[in-house]
Amino acid sequence: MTGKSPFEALSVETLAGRLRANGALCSQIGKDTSRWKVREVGDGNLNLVFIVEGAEGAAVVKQALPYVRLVGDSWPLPLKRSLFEYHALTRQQARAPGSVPDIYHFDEGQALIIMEYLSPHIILRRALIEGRQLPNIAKDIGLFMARTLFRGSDLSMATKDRKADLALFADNVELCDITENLVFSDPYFDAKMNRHTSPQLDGIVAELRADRDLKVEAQRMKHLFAANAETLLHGDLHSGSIMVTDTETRMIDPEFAFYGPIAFDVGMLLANFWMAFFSQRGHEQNGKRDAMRAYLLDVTVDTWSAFRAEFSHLWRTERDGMLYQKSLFEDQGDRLGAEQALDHMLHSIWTDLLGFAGVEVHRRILGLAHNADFETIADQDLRARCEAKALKFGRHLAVNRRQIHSIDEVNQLAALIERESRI
Ligand code: SR1
Ligand code: MG
Repeated sequence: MTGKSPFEALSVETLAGRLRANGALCSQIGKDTSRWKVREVGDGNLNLVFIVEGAEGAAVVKQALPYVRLVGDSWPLPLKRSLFEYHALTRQQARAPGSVPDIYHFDEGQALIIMEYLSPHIILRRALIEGRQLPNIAKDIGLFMARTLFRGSDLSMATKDRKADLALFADNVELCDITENLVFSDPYFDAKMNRHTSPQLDGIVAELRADRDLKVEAQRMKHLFAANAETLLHGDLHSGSIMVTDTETRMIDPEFAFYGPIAFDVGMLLANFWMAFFSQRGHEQNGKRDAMRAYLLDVTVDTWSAFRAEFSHLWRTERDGMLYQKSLFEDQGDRLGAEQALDHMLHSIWTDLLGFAGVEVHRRILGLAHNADFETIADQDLRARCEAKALKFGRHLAVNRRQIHSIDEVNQLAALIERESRI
């Protein structure tokens, strides 16, 4: 199979025949296709994902489909998202070495990436649903975000290179369009593909959709997302885009990558920890998840702290881009000026991440793309109680984000809502 053949989706049956001459794959897993075992394991919303095991090893073959897998071919989606994913992965590997899977091969025509098979890693969301406490995720993800978001921006890159990347990723129009609609707008009106736990949540959903302050704030976040091309984002950094063992953390699936606000990745990620927190009640037996709830709140504190510390470190040591240039501050003996500018920047990232977190919580409960944290709670009444608390929390973050000063304050709010909320 070459990049010049017309696109054709792989299947478990055809994969070995079509990739038998692929040198990169053969060198990872062995040439003898009679020993290849192929499984399709994609459980995301968009793509095919195969694990291919051979006599000498294993690899992942990921292929984009020309439509949204979750919905079907009535919703076409361009194959070029695979190109953006490939370029994002190579940049993330360079900026945060060891944080993403190794790439063995990319075929643009077949929208196909062959990459490292991460084993025994599992998806972070699944681990959190199972109640597993992973000791390293906060540090690993905090570092990943700080390194990729700082080093992909005008704080670090040569502006010519950054502008070239801005142009490259600006073509990821259709995936941005998904985020623009599914995250920032659809949850706040009766959009066609929305769904929620009904009838239990009908009342609270109607209230949120009539909430003028919330709608205005969600549109302000959308405006920021669309107009603040600050850095190369992962673009979809939720707990389903992270694979873990007890000691290792890898980020996957950056097909939504584009230039946007630093706070977007951080807010989306923290929102997923807070949703994991509110969903624990649906997964516990005999009150056994108290420690897990405490762990999840600690993870938010530690992630934000690791992000801040590393971002500040990079600010002081690698600020070689055209923004806040050293020639204006350190080179003039004005180290305090550089610290003042850093404080401003961290403060706006903080305020904005709360807004992004609030809308991310809402869209996972009110929109098209729900998450397994809540969806796997079989008892609908119990699920609705967990979701209602998260909705209330998300509304508070989005609307009051400028009045919230610390992550401890956010976590006290989460704990209060968890204890007191009733629907
Ligand atoms: C139609 S795609 C829905 C969602 O799946 C992806 O993982 C993104 O989160 C997107 O918003
Ligand atoms: Mg994904």
